Amino acid sequence: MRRPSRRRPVPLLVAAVTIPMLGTLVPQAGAQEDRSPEPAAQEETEQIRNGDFTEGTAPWWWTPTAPAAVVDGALCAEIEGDTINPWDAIVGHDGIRLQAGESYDLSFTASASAPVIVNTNVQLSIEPYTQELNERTTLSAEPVEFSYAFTSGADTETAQVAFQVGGAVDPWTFCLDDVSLRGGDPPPPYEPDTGPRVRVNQVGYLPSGPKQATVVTDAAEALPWELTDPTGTVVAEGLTVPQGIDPSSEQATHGIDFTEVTTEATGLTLSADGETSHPFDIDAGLYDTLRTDALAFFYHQRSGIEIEAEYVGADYARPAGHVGVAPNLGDIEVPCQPGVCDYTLDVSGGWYDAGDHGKYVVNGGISAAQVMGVYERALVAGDTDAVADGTLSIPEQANGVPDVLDEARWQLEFLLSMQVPEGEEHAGLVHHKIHDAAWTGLPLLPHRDPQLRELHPVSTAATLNLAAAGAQCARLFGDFDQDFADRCLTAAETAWTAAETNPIHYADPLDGIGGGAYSDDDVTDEFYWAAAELFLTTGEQTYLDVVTGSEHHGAQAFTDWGFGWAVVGPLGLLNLATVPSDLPADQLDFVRDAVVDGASRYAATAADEVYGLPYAPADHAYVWGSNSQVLNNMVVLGVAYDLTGDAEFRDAVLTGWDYLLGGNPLNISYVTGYGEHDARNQHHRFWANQLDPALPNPPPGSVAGGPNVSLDDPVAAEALAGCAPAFCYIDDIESWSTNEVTINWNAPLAWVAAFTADVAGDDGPPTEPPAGTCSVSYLVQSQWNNGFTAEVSITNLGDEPVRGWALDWTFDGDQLVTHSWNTRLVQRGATVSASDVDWNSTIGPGRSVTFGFNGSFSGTNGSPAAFTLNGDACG
Ligand code: 9MR
Repeated sequence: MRRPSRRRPVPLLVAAVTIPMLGTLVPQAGAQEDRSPEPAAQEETEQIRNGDFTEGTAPWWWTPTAPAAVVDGALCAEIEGDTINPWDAIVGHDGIRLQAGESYDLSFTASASAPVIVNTNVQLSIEPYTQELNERTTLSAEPVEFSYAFTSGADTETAQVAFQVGGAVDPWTFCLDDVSLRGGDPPPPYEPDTGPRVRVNQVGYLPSGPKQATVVTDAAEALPWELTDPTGTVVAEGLTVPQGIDPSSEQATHGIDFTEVTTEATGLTLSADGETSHPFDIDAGLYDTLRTDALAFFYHQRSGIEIEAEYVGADYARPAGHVGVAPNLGDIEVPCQPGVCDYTLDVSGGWYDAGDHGKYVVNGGISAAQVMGVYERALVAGDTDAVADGTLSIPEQANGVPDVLDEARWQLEFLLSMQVPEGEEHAGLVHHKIHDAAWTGLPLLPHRDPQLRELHPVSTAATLNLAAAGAQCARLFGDFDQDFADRCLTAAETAWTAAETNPIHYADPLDGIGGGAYSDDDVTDEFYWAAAELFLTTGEQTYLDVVTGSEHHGAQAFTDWGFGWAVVGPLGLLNLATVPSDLPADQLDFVRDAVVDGASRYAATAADEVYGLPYAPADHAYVWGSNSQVLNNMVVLGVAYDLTGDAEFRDAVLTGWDYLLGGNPLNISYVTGYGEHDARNQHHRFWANQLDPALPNPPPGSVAGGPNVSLDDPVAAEALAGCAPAFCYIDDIESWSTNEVTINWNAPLAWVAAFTADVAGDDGPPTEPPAGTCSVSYLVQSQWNNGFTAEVSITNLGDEPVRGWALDWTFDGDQLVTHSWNTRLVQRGATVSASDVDWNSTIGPGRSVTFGFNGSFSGTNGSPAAFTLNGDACG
């Protein structure tokens, strides 16, 4: 539609008054053009966001040759000298929507520290960079208002305002304020692209897993569905099941279940009600790449080290951030906020928490713990191959240490550095966070961040995060670097003692300028988690007493809300239930029952939810980072599956994946790079392709925060007002409250991806190995006068998992078992039967379980001649 041009009068008062007085140049404004006498047309659409820079610099961007910051209310860029072309230095604003034939007015106030002529362009932000406006603007020291009018020849959503300020020999300063571009129709109301009404896991399904899909339809009766392969052959068909109104989306849906299809295939589609789903696969290897991609995220987020193309590819390479190279002030000698302390700390390294450049101990501690948890789960299962050295593309990939531990150590070293040194007030407590003094805009690569970095006050929550993560570090790194393990334990114990004497030192909820507040006024769960980790590592009774006396000790810790950085009690329970320790048998049973109880409730939720996710807070009030709540509940389910081998728990993990990977009301995969229609504009200062096409989208394996009914950012508030819970998400880079990425969300993503990749081959009811498909190793590890310690490993050499095992043998002499571990062992005469305990009851194909015992003997102590597993010979 072509509308008559309505231009506001161009106020040239500044120019008219000041220029003659100062003898500076007369602006070359479009001012000379026809100026309509009409009154200001308020209804014309403003295309520029934050044109007066009251909200910082976002969404303005600049080339590295023009680093900018807000100075006295204007955006001022320091333009490098010795560039050749005008476009060698640019300050710009993307995301401009232009309509062909519409009239637009661009106005702004600008100045230059030295007289200079710049290009003022409104153009396509991508090739061929077609210019709709191209003016030569003469600048001087005095701020002058300019105004240009133009009619667009293009219809586009991706135009930009670009001030091309390069080409000068000498460096100079460009300042800009009150930028406005008015014209065109208001953008149409936001309508999510929900694609076909048949919703599937866009990545696919495991051959042995549940296969559920959802059709959005008002049809009252069951409808026929068809599963079709790429040649058009129908491989399965059936009838949908009407499900009524789904409260999470407020839509009517039908369900499809095609679990019966177990043959691997690619490019399948499901059709029903005249709609065809996105294509997907059935494949046991679907989670293999996500296992490493989700962990690679942490290397990308590293601070204090160059991210090298060799490991991430050219698009994601970037210089080291915050290492003290200008314009960074660096994290090497960071002062406290005024009045907080009078020392500086070297807190370089660590992971940036999210799309911002802050580093926070409370979401940093849980993230390090869950990344270490990927390793610890593998260690407990007795198979660390998938997490061994060389499994990740990181600089430490050949140092003899499992890569996932190398990655965790990058963060652990940072966490350790945040502890207040001995001799200082608050010694042993831990600074809550370190971040910029003011918020920076997007995009901004870490090494271009010019802000002052500051340490914020200590908190009990941060201190207990270090105690917990440090204790876990101590027990995992001992095999690789005893000094580091010792450092971790000392820091953890020091932190624990300091927290006990300062139990309610809470972070200020208002301390949110330049970084997140991450405040939490209930740290009883942090005490529980830290005590559990310290007990697991040291076996000390004092920690066990805190654990068993805590309100968080039991199934009640597994709430509908789930867990996350502010609620960490479940982390303690999960590790107490799985990590071998001196936990008394009755306590071990208690925590395992608690995990299984919690998981049973989450499995029931997953079965109830139309979209299969194991997360249903009251009223479906999905919170900020709801996808991580889903993932953490999937962690609980995964641990319960490890403990019991009960398929119900694995199934609920898999239907959780269905939701995350596209089988949801928005028909979007929340994991970048996975699925036909994936989230790719997550809020991030480097992966800011939506704002600057020269920058990448998030790398594959980055999970978006997800629906958040609180709509805590302006983009979400405007676009999503009135949304049904599962629709409260927008894939827009400025929607930080629905679409950010964080380390504490990707950590459970990594854990669950590793779990799923590991159990992807499990299926069906309990099985026994066919004869000849297992082996036993029986090793007398040590022997003294009349005693010995033996270690027994059973390896499943078959292709199918063994579910539930009993290994029998007969001693060759008078050996008597006095104490055993990781098994339930019964001896009658010389005959012994050792059977599984809940958590090691499944032996995957190619996997082993190991148990041990102490015994007494007289005479010789030979090894048993033969073993039977579940009644069949095993040797
Ligand atoms: O993940 C945090 C979420 O639980 C809080 O509700 C929210 C508001 O305090 O903050 C989130 O954390 C953000 C942090 O404050 C700043 N960096 C990005 C984090 C993720 O959005």
